[in-house]
Amino acid sequence: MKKNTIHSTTLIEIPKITDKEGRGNLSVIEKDCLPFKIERVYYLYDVPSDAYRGGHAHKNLKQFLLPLSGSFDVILKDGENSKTVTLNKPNKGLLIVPGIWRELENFSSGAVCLVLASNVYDENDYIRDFDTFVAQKMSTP
Ligand code: T46
Repeated sequence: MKKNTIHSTTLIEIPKITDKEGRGNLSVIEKDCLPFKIERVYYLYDVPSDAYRGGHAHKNLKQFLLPLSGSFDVILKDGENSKTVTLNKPNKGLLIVPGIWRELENFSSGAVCLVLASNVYDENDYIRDFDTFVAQKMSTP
């Protein structure tokens, strides 16, 4: 289990190109914008406001969460500390490094969470039990 703490999870602002003729904004993720090569893209949508997603940690996966529309909260835990990050700008996303527990909740109506991931889906990369997660964090030298 990676020793990373919640302080290693960072907000990344995606450059925004505002159209001079009032046609809105365009943001692009390319080159070294993210600290990993994107191997998978998925998105969460139609999430009821009283539902929550996540509730697990990853052993090796890096992910970047972007609120393409609306807003939601991400609760991050490293076994010692926790913090809540509200994502509500489509050009400001959250990089979650391996070894961090995450829970997503408080989705606004119409919220869409785009996730860019460093690897393909692998259930073996998940730790879905919180007590197991904490025990593994504590036993990491
Ligand atoms: C995470 C948060 C933000 C797939 O078949 N392929 C995939 O790429 C993914 C992500 C999921 N699935 C299947 C596995 C489950 O049968 O879709 C179902 C729902 O997955 P899960 O319960 O893990 O969904 P969330 O929203 O709780 O968590 C997901 C990601 O799994 C997780 O990595 O960080 O979104």
